[in-house]
Amino acid sequence: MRGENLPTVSVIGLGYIGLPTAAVIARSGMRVHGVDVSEAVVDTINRGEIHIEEVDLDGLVHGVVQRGLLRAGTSVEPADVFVIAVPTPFHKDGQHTPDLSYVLAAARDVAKVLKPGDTVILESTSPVGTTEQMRDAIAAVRPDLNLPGLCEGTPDLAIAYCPERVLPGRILEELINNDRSIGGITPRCARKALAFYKRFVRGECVTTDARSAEMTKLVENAYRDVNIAFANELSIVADSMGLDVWEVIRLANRHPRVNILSPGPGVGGHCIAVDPWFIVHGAPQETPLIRTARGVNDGKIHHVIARAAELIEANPQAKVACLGLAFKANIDDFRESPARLVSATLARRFRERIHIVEPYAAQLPREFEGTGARQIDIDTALEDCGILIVLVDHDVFKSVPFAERDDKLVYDTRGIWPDQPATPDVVKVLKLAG
Ligand code: SAJ
Repeated sequence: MRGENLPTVSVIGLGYIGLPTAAVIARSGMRVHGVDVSEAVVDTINRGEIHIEEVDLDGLVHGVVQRGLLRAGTSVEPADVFVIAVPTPFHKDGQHTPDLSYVLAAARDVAKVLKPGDTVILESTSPVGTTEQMRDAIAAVRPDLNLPGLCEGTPDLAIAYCPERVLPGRILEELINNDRSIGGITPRCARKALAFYKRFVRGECVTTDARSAEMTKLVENAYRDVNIAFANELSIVADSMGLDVWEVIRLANRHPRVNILSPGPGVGGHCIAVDPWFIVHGAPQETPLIRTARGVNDGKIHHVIARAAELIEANPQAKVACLGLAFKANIDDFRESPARLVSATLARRFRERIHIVEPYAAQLPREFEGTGARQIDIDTALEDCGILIVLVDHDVFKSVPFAERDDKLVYDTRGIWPDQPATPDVVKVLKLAG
């Protein structure tokens, strides 16, 4: 029978990465036991339902749970392959110190059920050296096992680092089709992990050592952060010179070797604004550029708040619509979102004048309570509000034709309406008029 030779898999951490990963592995025919600390999450999954939003994930989870290929629990059970996908946040010390406690706790839990021949893979975005620390945590619990890099001869386990690089909103597609870096503590470990990923990944799987794979993941997100910072800095420069940054970028990008990214209200999400700090923390003296890029992108949020406030103050009669709360377009993820921070700050300051349009939110987040700000739909905003502040480039906002906003004062931080008069001009005109 086909199923007999397939490894059994345990996925530790059933969040935005772990759950889709568990479901995709299960769909390939392997039996998967998912583990999460939250009983509510475990119960939801065992009912064939999901606790996060991601395109097509509900149908996939429902299917693999019904077929008995995926089940969830709160404690680790024996398996052949363990995939750890738990959070790696910062310590609350204000220094951006990585907190590896979730990874190390998961490793210790896994260690209790390990047997010779098993494979342990870390997928969480992690500072360089974390996979070795995870190996050492396992060694402390299981001195009876020979571990890679710590023993002569053939080790009992394979231990590897294999970061995900999926984009929220496209996770299921990218989990399968993206290339993957697979870093083994030893080359043998990498080969063992490679054989596992080959079972469900169509993209190319490239082997390397664990430390290089860890750094690769951080570099990918730091690269994007630095490039977005360049665009955000340009937008502030253009603002000070009265230029339309979108026009300048459009023209510059006609050069065959120039590809400037898009400015916005800052960088959100849980990856790009976080991972660069893991590099900075590991090499504080060697990272002035990466550190500065973080500062530029965070600073952009405050620039947007100041410019929006200026526009609102200059027009005391106008109602204001903030368009979008999500951290990027067409998703319902509001965590670490610059748009949310900008809107909430404006709501605290301008209270009832502020209206929030977010088609992906059933209700406003808690920080809006007591501010007087209300949630309205886009049609009401276009009818009632004289000022529109575009914070997220949702498709539904992009599709609003000029005729419906030609009488509005617009601060378009995402450049979705190229036919709208540029923001600096609007503010200057207002100042002159005032
Ligand atoms: N952003 C801009 N301007 C741009 C592009 C993005 O302001 O030109 C902003 C977005 O609005 C958002 C933030 O940056 O606030 C991040 O969005 P994103 O789409 O660039 O990335 P994420 O955070 O959704 O996913 C990233 C991806 N990494 C890279 O593209 C290098 C993804 O492939 C990773 O798997 C993911 O981080 C992760 O989990 O690390």
